[in-house]
Amino acid sequence: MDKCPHHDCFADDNTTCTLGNLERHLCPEWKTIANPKVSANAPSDEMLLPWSGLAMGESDLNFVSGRVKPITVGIVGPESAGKTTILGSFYLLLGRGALTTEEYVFSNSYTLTGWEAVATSMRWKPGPQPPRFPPHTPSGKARSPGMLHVAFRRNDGTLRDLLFADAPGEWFRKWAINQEAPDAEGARWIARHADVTLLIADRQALSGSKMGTARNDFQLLAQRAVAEARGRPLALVWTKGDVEVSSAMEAQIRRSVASVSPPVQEFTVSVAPGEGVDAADGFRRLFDWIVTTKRAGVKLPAMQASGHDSLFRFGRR
Ligand SMILES: Nc1nc2c(ncn2[C@@H]2O[C@H](COP(=O)(O)OP(=O)(O)OP(=O)(O)O)[C@@H](O)[C@H]2O)c(=O)[nH]1
Ligand SMILES: [Mg+2]
Repeated sequence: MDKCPHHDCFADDNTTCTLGNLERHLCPEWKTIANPKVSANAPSDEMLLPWSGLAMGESDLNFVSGRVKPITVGIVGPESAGKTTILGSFYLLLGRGALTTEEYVFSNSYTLTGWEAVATSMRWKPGPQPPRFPPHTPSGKARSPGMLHVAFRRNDGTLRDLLFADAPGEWFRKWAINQEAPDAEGARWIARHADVTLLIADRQALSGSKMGTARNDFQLLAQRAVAEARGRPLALVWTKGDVEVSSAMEAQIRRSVASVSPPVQEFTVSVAPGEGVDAADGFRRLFDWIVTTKRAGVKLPAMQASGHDSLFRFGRR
């Protein structure tokens, strides 16, 4: 048996369990498997933290959203489109104080180990090895995306929590073709929960030898993402901005999101600096838009007659 009986625990030999135990054999729930006579609720004087620092899964979210509902940012795009590179770049810029202004100051993160896992290969380190891109995001057996958390304190002292959902491009490809695809659960999760969606257009794929296929795939994915966003903020993000794309192709890509109202914001990011352009600028502009985006409020219909309580007008469902 290699599955913990705790309903929220998906830990394996290498991951911290949902109760915060770094090693599985120390977990009281796990001990009940080895020795059924041991009670899982036996008192212990060890103090455990409810987070491990790793990327969060769906069942960890109650812990973050207990304070205030975080803004979930879904990064939707095909395989190798540069989705994880965006997150790694945000983290590296944040680390050297180059991402935010004084209006938003870094406050905390429950997933620093998860951020490190994404960004570590992108760092310059002493030695002959130049920085590398982050590894491909594995799809594995996970049913929901890995979530990276970061919180900022605003000028007025309030906090803004952000959760970035990074999923493998394979999920989105399957979801674009068939919304109900059994192995696209993670893509459906993002579509359902994202308060802000970044729709990724990969300039390298859109100018390469398979650009026709890349364009068709993008159009299919854009159609699905726009329909699912249902008025929630959506931005078109061109990745690999250092790669040239024909203006006809750019126009076709823009047309895929032309039906969105208000018109979608467009951003271009690249890890390579352009002529006289700092590579960080694109990431900064994108981050600024994300952090200042507001969740759409609930609109209650206007009351025609005063004195009628909403309960009696709308009933209870
Ligand atoms: N030229 C250029 N290439 C880039 C840039 N960003 C990413 N790439 C390339 O794109 C590849 C994929 O980047 P990732 O960030 O892993 O892409 P992803 O969308 O997370 O991919 P999956 O996890 O497989 O879905 C990298 O290995 C790089 O080769 C960029 O700014 N410029
Ligand atoms: Mg990735």
